[in-house]
Amino acid sequence: MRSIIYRLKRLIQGNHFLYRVLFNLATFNVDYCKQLLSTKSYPSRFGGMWTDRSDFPDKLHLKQQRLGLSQQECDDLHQWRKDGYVIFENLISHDLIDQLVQELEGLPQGHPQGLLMTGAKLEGPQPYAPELITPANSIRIVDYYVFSETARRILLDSKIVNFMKMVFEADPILTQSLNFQYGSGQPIHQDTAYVITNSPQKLAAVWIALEDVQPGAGELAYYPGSHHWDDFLFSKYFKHFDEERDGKEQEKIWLDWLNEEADRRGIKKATFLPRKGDVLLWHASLAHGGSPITAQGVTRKSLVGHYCPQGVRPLYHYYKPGQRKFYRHGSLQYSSAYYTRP
Ligand SMILES: O=C(O)CCC(=O)C(=O)O
Ligand SMILES: [Fe+2]
Repeated sequence: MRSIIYRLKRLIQGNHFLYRVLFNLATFNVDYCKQLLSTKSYPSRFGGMWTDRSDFPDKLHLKQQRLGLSQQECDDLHQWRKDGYVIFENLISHDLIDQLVQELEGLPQGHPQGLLMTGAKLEGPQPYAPELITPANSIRIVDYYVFSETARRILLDSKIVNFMKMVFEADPILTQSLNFQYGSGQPIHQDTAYVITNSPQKLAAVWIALEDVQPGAGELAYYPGSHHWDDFLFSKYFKHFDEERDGKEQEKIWLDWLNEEADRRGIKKATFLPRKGDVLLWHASLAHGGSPITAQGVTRKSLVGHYCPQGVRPLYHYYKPGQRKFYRHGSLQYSSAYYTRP
């Protein structure tokens, strides 16, 4: 099944217009269509969340009255709209984090069957191999929440979920997670390029500090407000990057453009130096990455989660039909590109 889809994709990806039409048909989404019908209301031609719309102040006012939002929630929503991120300090209990860290530290002695990791120098996901987890390798254990109730409890913390519910106007679905031991060293990027859904801008992420982060440990960096910049178009049409279709050169041009655009606009890179338990939530299009690691051997234990709203699907539900499954955690749902649960 998978190879048929890949073969078809290869056949048509040279014709970008046809590819776009078929891509949109294959991943058809009602909510995204609604966004496209009112693209004038959004800074992006790929739509967005209500917080991106030009009528944000009116909508917020209405919501404040209807839902009885607190002043703090309104302030958070204002910051999300303006800067593309919010920070919740001291959100996750240290007990829960200690439990997760203990689980992770036990993995070299015994890990769930089939556990996978990805890395900057690895070709796609690879079986868990603790000897590869070094500061130079940018290794992430993927979707550990499938195996760990503790990871699910952290990633689906009620305040994270509540905020996502507010911006998505729907329950969030946890679709991916990454566990880092060291800084990622990842260049400044926008997740819309790599974390693909059938409503490109209906995506949000959280960065959870599993320890106090030291300067030089490869701290998260970001350009405030960059979620409102013009869309970079891969192969003239696409919000997401596809190496086969677009080539590595386009990725490089885009990565360079993000830093050039920040310079042009006079926007300084901000960094996140959290204490254990602090959380930063960011918008699909916020430009962010991992600072270079300058402190030798210092860990940066962190957990990242990516979410889309109910009604939106991650792209892997289409190109890996076997992964088109939702699992329950209480009243919430999660999905994984890598593992299936019995
Ligand atoms: O943690 C980092 O350094 C960056 C992580 C990131 O960009 C992501 O998971 O989307
Ligand atoms: Fe990212």
